[in-house]
Amino acid sequence: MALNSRTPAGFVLCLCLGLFCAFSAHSVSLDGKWSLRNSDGSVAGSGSVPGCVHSALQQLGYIQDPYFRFNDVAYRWIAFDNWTYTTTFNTSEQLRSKQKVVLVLDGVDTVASVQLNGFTLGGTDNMFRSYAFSVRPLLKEAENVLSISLASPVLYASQRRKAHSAYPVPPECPPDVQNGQCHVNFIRKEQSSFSWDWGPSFPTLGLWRGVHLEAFDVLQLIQVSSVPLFGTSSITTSHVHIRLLDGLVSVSIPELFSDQTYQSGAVGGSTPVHSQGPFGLGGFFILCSFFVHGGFYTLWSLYLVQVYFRTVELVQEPVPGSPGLSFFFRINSKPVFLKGSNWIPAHAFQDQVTPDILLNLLHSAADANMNALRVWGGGVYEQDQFYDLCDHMGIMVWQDFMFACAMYPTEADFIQTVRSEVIQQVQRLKSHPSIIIWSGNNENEAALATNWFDIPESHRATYVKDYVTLYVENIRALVQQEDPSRPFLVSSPTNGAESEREGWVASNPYDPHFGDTHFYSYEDDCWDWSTFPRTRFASEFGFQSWPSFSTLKTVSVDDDWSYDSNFSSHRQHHEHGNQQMLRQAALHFHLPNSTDALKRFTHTLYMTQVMQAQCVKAQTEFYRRSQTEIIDGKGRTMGALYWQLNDIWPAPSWSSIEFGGKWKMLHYFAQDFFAAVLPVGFEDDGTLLIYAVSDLSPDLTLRAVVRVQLSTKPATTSESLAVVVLKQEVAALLAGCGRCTRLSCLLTFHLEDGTGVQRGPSNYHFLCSPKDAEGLRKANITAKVQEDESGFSVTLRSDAVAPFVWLDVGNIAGRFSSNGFLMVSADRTVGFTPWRPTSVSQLSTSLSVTSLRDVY
Ligand code: BMA
Repeated sequence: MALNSRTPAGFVLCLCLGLFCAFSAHSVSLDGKWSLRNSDGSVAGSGSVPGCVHSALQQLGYIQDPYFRFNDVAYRWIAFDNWTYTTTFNTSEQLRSKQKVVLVLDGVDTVASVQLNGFTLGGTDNMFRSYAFSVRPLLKEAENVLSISLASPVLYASQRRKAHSAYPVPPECPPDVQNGQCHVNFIRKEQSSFSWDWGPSFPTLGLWRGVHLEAFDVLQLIQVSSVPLFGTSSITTSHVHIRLLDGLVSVSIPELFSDQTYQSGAVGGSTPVHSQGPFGLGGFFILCSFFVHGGFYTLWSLYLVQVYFRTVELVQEPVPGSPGLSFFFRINSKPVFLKGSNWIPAHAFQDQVTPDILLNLLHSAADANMNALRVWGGGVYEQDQFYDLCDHMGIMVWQDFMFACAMYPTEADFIQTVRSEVIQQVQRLKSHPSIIIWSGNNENEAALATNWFDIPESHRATYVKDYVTLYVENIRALVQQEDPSRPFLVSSPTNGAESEREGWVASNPYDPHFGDTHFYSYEDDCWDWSTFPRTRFASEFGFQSWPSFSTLKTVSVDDDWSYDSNFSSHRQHHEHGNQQMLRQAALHFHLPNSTDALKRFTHTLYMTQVMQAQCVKAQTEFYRRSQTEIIDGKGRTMGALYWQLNDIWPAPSWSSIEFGGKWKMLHYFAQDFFAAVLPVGFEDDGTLLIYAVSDLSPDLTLRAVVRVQLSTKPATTSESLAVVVLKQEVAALLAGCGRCTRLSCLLTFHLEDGTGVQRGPSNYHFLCSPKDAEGLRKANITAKVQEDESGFSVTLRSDAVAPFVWLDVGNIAGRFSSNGFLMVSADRTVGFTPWRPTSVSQLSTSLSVTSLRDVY
């Protein structure tokens, strides 16, 4: 599916096949099985490249599943040791006859010394960049020995911290509850690998990307990439960047009648070549041919470049009736409300993130009507396939640079390696139209502004200076030079232009009048929309829940299956997280009280998912309905990216998808609350309001149909994209329908267009907390699984109204067409799409149906 097909009308095609060509006469992969040993040789065997030590040790049988029970702590020793990967290879005559041979390491995690045939080629210190070493004179025909010795990342980080004696660079360590390691900000590696508030501490070591030799005579074509550059007029140009080491290059793009010749830099340097052409709107293929002269050599190569067209602007301008500045994305001249969530690494061991896992997660995002994901700055720059899929599925990407929740050092070597990282990553990724913004870091402006680390006032200037040096003078400057086609934001959350005006660190980066906000409140009642900030753009907000029992079962034993077990506490990396979930749930629900311990545990898992789904629904609906309003000078919210889409391991977290891909209740809810057309109902001081929210071209005339049953006057969404379609006092509404009271009735509603056709999903509004509801009785729900040409279906029959009806088929992978729903009619049929072959009998045996009254 192309990007335009999921986004609002007018979002013009933007497609690109990123081309990152390693052009050479000869390329030899050294991937495969290497030998691996620890520092004293007591642990040895083979390990895959790409891969990491933890994965190799598990495959070799030295360790069990690292995610099992307390193994994150048990296997700490791995990251305190040094490890050496070695391979032996032969080279062909053809390879050795070339004038240059380069050893390319696409990704080393992280600090390593690289040796070939006993000769040290150099070192590495950054997981996020590739390294190339010239090796031609060292190569033999047979028995070449390549060794890569990796230093303990934990000890390296600690040494770097010690060497930085002038002043601390906080935080020193993560909170104890995370069982993590210290000083991760001193090493350029996945920041969450030393632990996070949703993730384990597995400081990985390895060759996490490929290794190969590249041989050539005169030139090496490193990369072809393309970004569209748009002038002030409607004429557009696209730049094709070709980097080569030597010679003349002639670039011809026949479709553009463009034919130009450029002189490249000297060997060792590289030159970007710009080819410009007046492109019209629309997507089409361009054939580029490179004709290169160098000495006696002439090389031809043909590339098929798919060039895309889309503009992106981050609009920060005065808003009538509101102090501050707007903050929204204008894509192809249309304001677009970003709906989505935040992406974290899909596995602690990146070599285990398979194409299937990526595909499944991104499909899940798109199927929940998300149009955007933020690749959060404490993880990794994702693999190419991630961005390819986003390009094709219509998912816009907010791309952070990998700095999070910390101060960072600014020594020359640190800055230098970050500069290489930034250049390489921007060059690799900039051809992807899905990326709509670069952002310098996660929460580091906020950390400085609101003094998370208790930095004395007298030292503050030093940290602000370091902040500006790293993110503004280096990263921002490089990004703007490499990719002028996209906006760059220094941090998230930030006040954007206002932060810049205040010297890049605003006094309050959470100011709802500017930029984006992150907002978490676990103690406030999440059903009370007045507690949410009426922000311009909500880039993070969320609530935790536990994954399902079938997911936890794979990493635990019977002893662990209670909410206050050591295991349940150990998995919870967010201080007081387990208690917070129950407190929030108890505001509106009776907590599970079964005398059967296992039931009480599984019901509690269910309850946390109900709470999370309902909380994030309330908050997201608030943001979506706030997109056109200014109230008390605040509003025009143009984005809702909840925290967080996916999980790194089976544990409680803010995610809507469990490790393994199973949808939590929240993800089913997201399908509805991110629907293109959505009715949102809420109360304001005793008055019920129903808004019609629409992402579609603004010409819908909609009325709300409310049960108990009321048909409203139609309203048109042509002036704004969130309009009030009903406003009525709840008391009057109840009076109009006989015996209804707040305690005995609830409201369901949907939108209909002029022809009486329902638009968007149905929605509901509770007039009281379910724990206070009268007449809500245990529903007896029967379920029948069937199979037909379109797949499996489950037909439910209930003898009572049942909130939060939850279908679970244990470890049978797949998903339902909807789940966690309010059952107000006696019958309902939902589909089930399995991800692996299954049968009616397997599904029937595994199926459990839980609804709210089952748990107390
Ligand atoms: C935000 C994120 C993450 C964190 C999440 C939940 O601050 O940026 O650092 O995991 O909150 O606490």
